[in-house]
Amino acid sequence: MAKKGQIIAGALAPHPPHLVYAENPPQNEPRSECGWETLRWGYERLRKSLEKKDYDVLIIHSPHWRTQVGTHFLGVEKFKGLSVDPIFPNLFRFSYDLKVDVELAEAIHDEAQKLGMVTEMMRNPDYRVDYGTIVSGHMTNPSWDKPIVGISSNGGARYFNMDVMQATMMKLGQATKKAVEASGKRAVLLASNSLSHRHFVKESPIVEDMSKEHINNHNQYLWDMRMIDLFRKGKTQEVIDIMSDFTEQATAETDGGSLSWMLSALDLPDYPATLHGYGTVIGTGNAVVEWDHLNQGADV
Ligand code: 2X7
Ligand code: FE2
Repeated sequence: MAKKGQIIAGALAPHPPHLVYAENPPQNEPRSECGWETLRWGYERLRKSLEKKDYDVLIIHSPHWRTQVGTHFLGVEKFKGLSVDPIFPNLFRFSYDLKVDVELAEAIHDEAQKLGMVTEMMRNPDYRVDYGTIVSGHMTNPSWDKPIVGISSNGGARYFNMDVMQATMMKLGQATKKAVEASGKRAVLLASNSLSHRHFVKESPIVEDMSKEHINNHNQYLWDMRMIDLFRKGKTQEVIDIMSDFTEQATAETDGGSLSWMLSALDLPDYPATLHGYGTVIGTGNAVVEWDHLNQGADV
């Protein structure tokens, strides 16, 4: 009998391009002096934790690949190109060269269709992969030695409403779980989003000047702390219950459904998550958080 696949971990893996800029990897053209260390050290802890667990594939759901009709999946084995952040071209000009697990992407696509979702495989070999997928992928696995599955977020929150879109992403989570289990593979899921997302409209002259970095406003901070507290207490049903209010009141980047998708695929964990780091990037709230699904949080 074929081996049963498993989601071994899920992570909230935010994608401010500033984090890659501050790391100075050879793929990124601009150079920095430092910056956003609490988050970068958080990613370092996430990487160390995942290294011990051994996995085959990273599945990334990105708010910056926004499709208006349905959910799309990267459907070409290799993508190579230059990703330039449209808002921060001064920080992020990244040459990417990545592999896709097309077989698993197709399996999730098919499971989602069976649940009545509108889905599409993206077969354009010249497609420019979005920076949300790239930053979360790079910060989690800078060697890029594992394939990814890239999943788009859907604009249904604007077209229908927030609750409809979040409920659809819960369905997608269940489809993802089913497909991973049938695949025999060990997968790590990345919800590529910031928490509160109201940001400054002016950049400081030295972008990595950390004396200028702080949360945009107190309301945003209170919301971030509330969400992190629920993650750490294993109260993810409550996270889902307040997801739409959080998203609207904290202008949160959960508006793409990435976090709901991931928590649903993990069957709404009631074990504590590990907070690897929290920090702000141009005023937005970002947390690197791991759900150790393999051990159900036993190490926390
Ligand atoms: O995409 C982003 C983000 N989510 C947060 C902060 C800064 C820049 O880009
Ligand atoms: Fe973003």
